[in-house]
Amino acid sequence: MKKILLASATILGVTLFALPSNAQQTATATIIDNNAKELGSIEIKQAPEGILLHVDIEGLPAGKHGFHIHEVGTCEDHSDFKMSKGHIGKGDDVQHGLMNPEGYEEGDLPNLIVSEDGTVEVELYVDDLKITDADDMDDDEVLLDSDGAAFMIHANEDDHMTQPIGGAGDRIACGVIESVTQKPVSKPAE
Ligand SMILES: [Cu+2]
Repeated sequence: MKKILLASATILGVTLFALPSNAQQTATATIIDNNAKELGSIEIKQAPEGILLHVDIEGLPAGKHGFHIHEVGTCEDHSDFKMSKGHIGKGDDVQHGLMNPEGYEEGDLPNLIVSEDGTVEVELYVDDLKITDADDMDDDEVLLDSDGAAFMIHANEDDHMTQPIGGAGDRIACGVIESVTQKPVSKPAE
């Protein structure tokens, strides 16, 4: 009986440790243009089953712009932002496009619709993605994996169907996703 009680206490201890660190996780990205000028930010909060984004950017061309999460967390080559590579979740068995029956890639997001004054502010929810995951940091759905991830804004509208990027064109703004809370220790000490 004593052994059973001890085992239960250990399981409870691990559960209690894991929940609060996950619930409070946040991250941020500073958005820059092709001249490395800062245009605004995207704040990320971890929700129980996905992430909540708060987009607040100015200085963009008015209209619809393809908006994605790319697989490498760098924007240093600001003239074309190619070093961030393709969308997260890109693979042989899945196509790009939220409206594509063969889709979608995890990094596919709705278009950003920029006002005539060049600003866009919107809150968006993205299913499945996680800021970190102490148990599986190599998972495609984890933003702060070993090579990180970056938000990308394209010159044109994403039609959510055409390969490989919905006809969204050049990469005009980029933001590296960075942790703002301490990364959780991978496992509690025994
Ligand atoms: Cu993209």
